[in-house]
Amino acid sequence: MTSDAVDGGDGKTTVSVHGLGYVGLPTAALFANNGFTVYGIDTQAEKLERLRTDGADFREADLNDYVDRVVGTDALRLRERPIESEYHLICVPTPFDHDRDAADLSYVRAAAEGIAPKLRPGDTVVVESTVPPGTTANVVGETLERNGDLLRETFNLAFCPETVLPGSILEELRGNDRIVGGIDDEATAAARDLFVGVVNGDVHTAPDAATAEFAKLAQNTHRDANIAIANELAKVARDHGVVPRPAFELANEHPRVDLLHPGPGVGGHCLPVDPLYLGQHSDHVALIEHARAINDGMVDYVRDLLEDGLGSLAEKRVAVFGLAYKGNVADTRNSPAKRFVEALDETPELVATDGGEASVDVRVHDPHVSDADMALYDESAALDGADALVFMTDHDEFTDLDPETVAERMAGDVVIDARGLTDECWHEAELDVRWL
Ligand code: SAJ
Repeated sequence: MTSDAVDGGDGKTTVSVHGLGYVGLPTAALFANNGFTVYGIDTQAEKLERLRTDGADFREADLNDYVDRVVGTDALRLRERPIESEYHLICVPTPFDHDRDAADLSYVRAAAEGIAPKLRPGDTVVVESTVPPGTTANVVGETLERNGDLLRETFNLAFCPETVLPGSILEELRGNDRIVGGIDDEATAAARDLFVGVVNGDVHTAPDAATAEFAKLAQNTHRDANIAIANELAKVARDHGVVPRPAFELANEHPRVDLLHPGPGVGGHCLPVDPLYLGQHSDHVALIEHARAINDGMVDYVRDLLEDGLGSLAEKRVAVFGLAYKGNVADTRNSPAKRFVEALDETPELVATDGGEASVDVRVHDPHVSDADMALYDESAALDGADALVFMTDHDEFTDLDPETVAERMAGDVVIDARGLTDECWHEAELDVRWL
C-alpha cells in the first residue's frame, strides 16, 4: 500500500465517488450510510468547503439528513484529488454540446485521467454518468489505459446508470432496480457486487457496457416520446374543442393505453438531453428528434394560448406560477417555465395605447425556488392586479389556491393552466381558464 492508499483503516470496502453533484453526492451518501468508506472527490475546492461548513445544498428534506449524517465523518471523506480505492464511481456531468451535435465527454475524460494513476490490479471503475453507447469501453477504457500503468485486462470497467429522480432522490436511489454492464464478465460481477450491497431493488446484468448505456438512454427517450404524444394529442384535442385531460382519463380506461400528462414542455437534466445521445452514431432517430421538437415547442404554444386570451400582451401584467422544471422541486435546469418567461420578456414590437413602445410585466412566483437568476415575487405581489395567471409548474401549493379568492385578487380573468391544477370550480368563479 502506498502512502495515500487508505482502506479506511477498518477493512471496509473503499469507494471513491468522482463528482459531488446531484448524482454523486447522494450516491456518496448512500454508500457512506451503508458501511463503506467513501472518498468524495470533487475538483472544486469551494464546493467541498461549502459541504464541510453548510452540509448539502440540496433542498430535499430526507436527503439533507442523509448527507449531513456522513459529511465530515470518517465515512465520507472529502478530497480534491483522486486516491486509491477498490471502487471508483464516475458521476460527473455529460452535457450535450449543441455546436458539435455530440455529448461533451470532457468531464468524464478528466475523471478517468485522474483515476488512472491510482488504479491497482483488481480495482473497479464504474461509469454512472449518462453517456452515448460505447463510451465506457472506448473513451473511458482508453483514457484509463493511456494515463496509467495498467492494461485493461487487469482492472474492471463497467457502466451502471444513475437513477436519481429529483423530488424522490433518496427513495429511488435505494429502491430502484439497477442495470450493470461490464466490459467483461468479471467487471460486471464486480460492479454488481457493489450495488447489491446498497440497493433494495434488483441489480440486472447487461451482456456488455454498451447495452447498459443504451438501456439508460432508451428509458429517458421512451418517456420523452410519450410526453410528446400527450402534448401533441392535447393540442389536437383543443383544436376539436375538447378539454385534453378529462379526455385522456377516459382514454386511459383501456387496459393497454397509458397517456402521460401534457404540459408546457420537458425540463430537467435528463429528458431534454439523453435522447440526443442516441443520434450520435445512428441516423434512425426521426421520431426521437420530432418528439424533442414537439416538447420544446410547447413553450410557444402556451405563449400563444396566453396571447389569445389577452388579445395583446402590451401593458399587461402576467403572473407566472412556477419556475422549477417540475412540481415540488427547486430545480430550474432546462425549465420550460424559464424559457417561457424569457420569451415573454423578449416579446417584440409591443405597442402601448398611446402608440409608444410597450412591454409585458411578468411576475414569477415559485415557493420552492430561491436561487434563480431572475426576479421572483411572493404570491400577492405576483397575483394581485394581474391580468392573467399562468400555471407552469405543478407544485402542491398551487393546487390549494381558492378560485374565488384568485378571481377577486386578479384584475383580469385569464388563467392558462398548462399543468392540470384547476377544475370546473375555476370556471364557476368566472375565470376564463384555458386548459392544456
Ligand atoms: N413531464 C410531463 N408530463 C408527464 C411527466 C413529466 O410534461 O407526464 C415533464 C416534467 O414536468 C418535467 C420533465 O417531464 O419537466 C421530466 O420530468 P420526469 O419526472 O419525467 O423525469 P426527470 O427528468 O426528473 O427524471 C428522469 C426519470 N426517468 C424516467 O422516468 C424514465 C428518472 O427516473 C431518471 O433517474 C432521471 O430522468 C435521470 O437521471 O436520468
